[in-house]
Amino acid sequence: MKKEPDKNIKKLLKNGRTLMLAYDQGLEHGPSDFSDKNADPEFILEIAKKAKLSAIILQKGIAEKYYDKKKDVPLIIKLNGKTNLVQGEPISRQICSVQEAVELGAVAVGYTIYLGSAHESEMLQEFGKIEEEAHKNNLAVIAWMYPRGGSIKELTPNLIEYAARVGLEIGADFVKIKYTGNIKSFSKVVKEAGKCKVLALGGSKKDESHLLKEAREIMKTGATGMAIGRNIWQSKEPIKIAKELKKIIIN
Ligand code: FBP
Repeated sequence: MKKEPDKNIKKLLKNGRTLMLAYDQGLEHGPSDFSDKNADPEFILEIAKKAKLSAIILQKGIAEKYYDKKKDVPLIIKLNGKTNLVQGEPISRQICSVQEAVELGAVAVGYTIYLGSAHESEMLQEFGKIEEEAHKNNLAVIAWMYPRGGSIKELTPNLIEYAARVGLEIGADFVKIKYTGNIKSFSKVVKEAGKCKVLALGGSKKDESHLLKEAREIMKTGATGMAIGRNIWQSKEPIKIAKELKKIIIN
C-alpha cells in the first residue's frame, strides 16, 4: 500500500527543491559549535523564518520548548542522535518516537545510519521500523547516510554512491549525504539514489564563496537541495547567506 507521505514531501519542496536548516548539533557536538547568539534556539528559528527556508531540523527537546507550528517553517524531527563523547564503532539509537514527532507537528523524520560501522545492522533494522511507522503516518523520511567506523578507511565518491543507493533500497524519501567535491561524481551519486532525493550536507564552517560555489555545483547534478546548519547559523550574516543559498538552490 502506498501511503501519503507525498503530501508532506511536497511541503518540503519548492520548484522541486529544498534548503533545510539543521540544528541538532547541540546533541551531536555540544556547545563548542555555539556562540552566545546561536546557542539560542529562538535565534535559529528566526533565521529559518526570515530567510523562508524549507524546513528546520530539530531534536524533540528543542521542538517541544521552542517550535510553534503556526508561526515557524515546516519541522523535521531527528529521531536518533548521540554525543561525540563516546569512542569506538559509531552507533546512534532512536531517542524519539514517530508518534512524538507527529504530535510535535513534524512533516518528516530524520535518522542517521553509520554505514560500515560494526553496529550498522542495528541502525538499519531500527530505520526499517521507523520508516514503516513514519510512512503509515504520512511523514516523509530522511536518512542521514554517513559511512563511518573502523572498516571505512576513506570516504571515496564510490562509497558515497553506495550510501546513496542504500537510502533508496531501505525506503528513504531523501538521503542527506556528503558532497563528493565534483559535479561528475556527485551526478553518479544522484543517479544511484534514483527516486530517493539527494540532499548535500554542509559540514564545518567554510569560506562563504566556497560554500556558494559548492551549492552551484551540487544543483547541477540533479540533487534536490541541501540540509545544512553551521554554514548558515555560524555566519556573521546568517540570513544573508541563507538567502544567497536559497537563490542558488531554489530560485
Ligand atoms: P552541518 O551543516 O552543521 O554539518 O549539519 C549537518 C549535520 O548532519 C547535522 O544534522 C548533525 O548534527 C551534524 O551534521 C553531524 O555532524 P558530524 O559530521 O560531526 O557527525
